[in-house]
Order: sequence, then structure tokens, then C-alpha cells
Amino acid sequence: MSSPLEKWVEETERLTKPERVVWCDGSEQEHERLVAQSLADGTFLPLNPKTYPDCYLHRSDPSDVARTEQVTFICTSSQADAGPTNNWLSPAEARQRIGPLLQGAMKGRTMFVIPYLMGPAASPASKVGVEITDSPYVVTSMRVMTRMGQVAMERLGKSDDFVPGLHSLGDLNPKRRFIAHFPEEKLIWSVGSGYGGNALLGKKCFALRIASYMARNQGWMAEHMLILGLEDPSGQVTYMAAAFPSACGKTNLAMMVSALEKSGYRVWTVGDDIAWMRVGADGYLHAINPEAGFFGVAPGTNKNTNPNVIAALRKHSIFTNVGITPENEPWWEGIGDGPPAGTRNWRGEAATKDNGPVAHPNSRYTVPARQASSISPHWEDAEGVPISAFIFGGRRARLAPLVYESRDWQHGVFVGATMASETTAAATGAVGITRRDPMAMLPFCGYNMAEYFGHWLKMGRTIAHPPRVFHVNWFRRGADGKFLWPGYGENVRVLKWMLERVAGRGGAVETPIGFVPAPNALTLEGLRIEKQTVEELLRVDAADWTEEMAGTKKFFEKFGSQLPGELWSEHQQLEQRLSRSTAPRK
Ligand code: SAT
Ligand code: MN
Repeated sequence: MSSPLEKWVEETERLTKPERVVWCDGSEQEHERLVAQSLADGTFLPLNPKTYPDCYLHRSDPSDVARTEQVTFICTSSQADAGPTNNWLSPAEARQRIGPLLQGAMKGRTMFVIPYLMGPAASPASKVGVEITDSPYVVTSMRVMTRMGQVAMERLGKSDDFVPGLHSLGDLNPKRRFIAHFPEEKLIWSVGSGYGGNALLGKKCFALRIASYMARNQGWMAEHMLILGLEDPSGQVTYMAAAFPSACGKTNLAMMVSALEKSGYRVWTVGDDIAWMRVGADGYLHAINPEAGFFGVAPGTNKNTNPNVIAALRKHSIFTNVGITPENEPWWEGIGDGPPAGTRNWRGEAATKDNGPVAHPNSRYTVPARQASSISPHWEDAEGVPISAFIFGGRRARLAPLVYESRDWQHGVFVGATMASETTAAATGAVGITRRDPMAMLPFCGYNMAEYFGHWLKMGRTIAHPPRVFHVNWFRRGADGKFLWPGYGENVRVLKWMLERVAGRGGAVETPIGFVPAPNALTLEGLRIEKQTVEELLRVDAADWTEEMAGTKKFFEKFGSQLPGELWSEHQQLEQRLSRSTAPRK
């Protein structure tokens, strides 16, 4: 008798009609075979084997360089279950529209079956996915980003407890591109794109969209969050999880080389993008990183902004849509020097001043997490790491101070729900537009976001020791348009304040929006920054915030009566605090 997995593979073979079927085991020999093929057919270009051993450059189709949210669908039986922020198709209509695109889509191609495990091999919280794809780039990338092959097959056995994901490049025509999720069946269909979050189905499709739906039903959390540990001079490590939208610096924060290392503060990386969290026996929320690699934004990455990743990506890494130097080394804007004469851009043309950026703004590196020297010794712990703080953040040129702490869990959920950020190149569409992105989950929540907020509120009632909730903004600009805060390794100063708040020590002043560091509560030694700049960074402008409330209100109204009353109540209370603070003093 064939297993549920074998049945699905046979069914898919009949649908897509590949020339051959290859079951991937994740072995070294298989990797070498695949790389040799990918080099032969141009999927990969070799990088310098001396300075970048086992590293490759992949150029995607120029029309296929980022996630495409407008063709990403949540396919639930009822539209209300997808909610007002997701694109929706009924499961029947999705099958009708996408089925024909998959019909015979793998003719003449190899169909790869990739069993993979999301989460550490030892963790009971880990889950099995199986991706079927006709893209060898996807196979090689999944081997970095997940625990692929044998380990997943062992976990699965003959059971049907896996998330099937069917991916085909199709003809790469954006008009025939669909990324569809069927959360009721835990199924994913993706066709017409070979890019990152559209094609590596373990990442956003499974670990966020499908997993968030499962988590709501099962009482846990799947979040778009990095996980880091901050070690203090006594050697104690406090774990924090932070949600920022795509391309807002999660990887850099998670891998930071601390500016306070000499005083004993050091950052350990557990994850850079996704956190799966459950309440542990100790009453703390415990987080695992379901992934095994980092899929980070290349431009702007250099030995100052992220020295750990620069060192890590010198072997076994894949580069997508970056430039290439005559020495066959990867090159991108902000890498440091250059570009050297003879560099070719991400499309393979000679890089000149007039043909745009050398690396695509959303070009990426894919690197095994274990290669980072900052990787936490606990990153694969079966029980995950206990989370003491949540950090929300985004890009806001104005408004949000460098850091503030919410008043309590419910207010923290409000802070997350009202997050907004300027858009980046990680998704197609205009860049730099401020949009609401609650908990950085707007593109990744697999169900109605009103219910998602409700789930957060409910979780708060089940966690005996809930994380404290903070909000940060590294991107505030001064009147001259320049960033006020240096960011990167200096961000540890803000994390240190959070650690002190968690320990019940850090000094804070109350403002209408929450608590900001008291004067002198931020450790600024060794940083050249004017007192006025710090004041400006921490300033809460009641008039600006009152204006912001109108935007928040409009956003909340989208959800109609489904929005939890607690959030309206928080909205009202904030309005009152703001009006009290702007009222003339008696
Ligand atoms: O393309 S991905 O979705 O994997 C990266 C991102 O946008 O966060
Ligand atoms: Mn992400």
C-alpha cells in the first residue's frame, strides 16, 4: 500500500507530466550532482572557488525578483475567513484557475520531491513539509533553508502529517503567476515564479501562512520574527523576538556585533525571520526557529553593517541577482569598494553608470545558519528558547521614537496591530509608501487578521510570564533628512535598556504612547551623539500621534465588527491620553 506521500506524488506526476521524478535525500552526493547540472544548464554561475568555495550565482528572470502579493491568495471556503487584508479565492475557483497551469507544466523537466523538516530535528514543535518542484535552484536553496531529506522522512514515516506544496516555474509569465494557500487542507500551490518567498514553500507559505492558521487552531504562535539572545556581563542570556517587515534589518539585528561587546554585552543569533512559539511548562513563551538558513537582503550588507554574515557567506552559499566581478566574486551596492572594472550587473550586462543598480535592490544571499559565528549554542534546543521581550518596528521617517515600551500585554497587542512601515523592494510595487503592517504579518497571515489579533489577546491570557512588548524605530530622520540614529551594532544600546526593563531596573518616563527611556537610561558611552539628537529620537509629538490615530482608525474600520473590542478600547484610551497631554495646563 502506498503512503499518503507516495499517493500525492503519483497524483502530481499524473498532473504535471515530468520527464523523470527524483526523490531528494539531502545528501552531499546529491548536492554535487545538482550543482553540476545547474552549472551545465546555466541555472548557476560559478563563483571563485578559492574565495567562495561551493558558492553560486543565480540570475532569476528579470520579471521575477520579489514576492508578488497581488497574486498571493488565501483559499478558504468562506471569504470572511481570509479577511479584508488577504486576496481570496474559493478553493474550487483556485483549482479551476491554477489547475490548468499545472497541467503538463513539468513536461521535459525533472520533478524533484523534497521532504523537509521545519524546526530542529530534536524538537517536538518541528513540522514536516514536502515540496514538489521543477526548479533545481529551489532544491539547492531548500537544502540551505530547511533540514531536508532523510531527517524529514524519518519524522514522517507513513503518516499523512505533512504540508504538501506543489511548485512549478510554469512559463514564468507574471500573468500566469499564482501563489495559493489552502489552509483548510494545509496545501500550497505556487506556479509561475522561481523567486524566494514565492518558490521556497517552506518559508512564507508554510512557516507563516499555513502555520499561522494551524497555530490559531492549536494555541501557539507562528510569527514573522527574528529571535536573538542578549548576553549580559554575568553571562546570563535574555531572549527577544522582533517583528519587522521584510528588508527592515531583521537579519542584521539578529546577527549583530554588539557595540558594547567590551562591556560584556553580546548578541547570539537563534533565527532571522520566523519564530514558532508555544507556552512552556515554565510559563514562558518558548521559540524555535523553523528555518536552517538565512535568506537575507544583500545590498547594504558589509563588514560594518553585518560582519557576521559577511564572514559566514564565504562558503556553501547561493547569491541571487547580485553583480559579479571579474574575479568571480559577488558584488552589490554598499558592499564596500568598487564595483571593479569589468563587473557585470544582476542581469548579466556590463555594469555602467546608466544601466541601473549593479545588484537588484532585493538581491539576496542564502547561507546556512550554522556558519554564523554568532549562532546561539541553543539554536537547535528541542524546547526552544524562553522569550522575555517582543519588539515591533518598522521604517518611520517621522513619528515613532527610537524605542518605547507598551503599558501591558493588551496595549502591546495594540502597538503591534497599529504598526506601519515604509514599503521596500522585498515585494513588487512602489517603494517608500507608508502602509499598515500589523506585527509585520500583513502579507503572511493565513486567515482573518481580526481573528489574528484576537488570538494574540487570547495567548496573553495563557502565558504566565508574557514577554514585555517594545516598539523600535531605527529609521527616524532629522529636519535635514538624515537618519538620527546610527543603527546596526549600536542598536545593542536599545536592547540593553529592554533587558534592564525586563529585569525591573531600566529607568523610564511615561508618555501617552507608553514608556520611553528616562534621561541617561540609555547607555551612550563611546557613541558620539548630541544630547539634542537623543531628545529628538525619544520625542513623542502628541500632534503627530493624534494625526496617526486617524490612520489607525481607518485601518481598524476595515475589519468591521470582527475587530476585538479590546483594540478599540486601547485606541480610545490612547486618544484620551493624547488629548490630555496636548490640553493647555491649568
Ligand atoms: O522573498 S521572501 O519572502 O522569502 C523574503 C521576504 O520578503 O521577507
Ligand atoms: Mn521575512
